[in-house]
Amino acid sequence: MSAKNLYISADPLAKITNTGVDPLVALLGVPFDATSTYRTGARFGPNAIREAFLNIEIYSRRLGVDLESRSIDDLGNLTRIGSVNRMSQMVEEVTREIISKGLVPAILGGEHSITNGAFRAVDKNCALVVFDAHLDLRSEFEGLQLSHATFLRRLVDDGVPSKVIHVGARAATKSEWDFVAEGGIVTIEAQMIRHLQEALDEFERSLTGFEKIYVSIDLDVVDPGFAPGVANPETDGISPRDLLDFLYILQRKSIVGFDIVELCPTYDNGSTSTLAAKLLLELSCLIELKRTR
Ligand SMILES: [Mn+2]
Repeated sequence: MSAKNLYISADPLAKITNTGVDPLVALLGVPFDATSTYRTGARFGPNAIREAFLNIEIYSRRLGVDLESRSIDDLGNLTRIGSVNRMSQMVEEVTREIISKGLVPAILGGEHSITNGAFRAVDKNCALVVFDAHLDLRSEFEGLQLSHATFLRRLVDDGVPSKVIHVGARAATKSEWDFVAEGGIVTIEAQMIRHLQEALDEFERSLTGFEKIYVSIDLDVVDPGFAPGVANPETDGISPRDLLDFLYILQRKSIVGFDIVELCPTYDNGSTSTLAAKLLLELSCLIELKRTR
């Protein structure tokens, strides 16, 4: 073996290789934040999540799954591009290719507009579960039809998701709340999560009839006291523990893809990136649990 193979790592790729073990997920970084309207820098998110992931314990005590003995592929980062529409198309194409190879896409943002591309590539009988402080249901924002603030409206208007379950909302315009009130989207608002068990029961009920789930986590769903490093911090949020409890409900489901978005490392103290890494760990372990059942 050469010295290069022995001593040089492809940092910060978060690849885990165990011979003969098929990868659980394929990581794809999308360093895109061109439509960010408040705090920019989510383009530095993917590598910050990888750095954190490489520095936390990757045995899930709660799920009893050890990622040390599993494999994770890391495709690297999407090419830098300024156009949000082109970025979305590229993410859709790459996500489709990942799925066609029998792998589960694990997408690291970057801003939330990424989900518009990623979700269009997954099975249509799949429920979209979004964790976010914001509804992202504006029909346009600051002159853009597709942006971090409108991605969910684009998907809903195009009739892409069979079902949307939105968790953790506490910040949106009146017209976005009115849009929700018209029906079609299940919301479990942040204030409902103060009664955690009731909210978890409601979440579980809302998933009835859907076996396949795509999970999109905007890190700003968590209170900025726990997760300050996000592009649009919003007070009165849920805790990391609440968020993890929601994810563990998905143990009986098949997670066909997920994304973790809106990490803004410039404003972080390490809490947000390690939270993102923990979410990457637990979601990967949930996929392994389902696979081995
Ligand atoms: Mn948000």
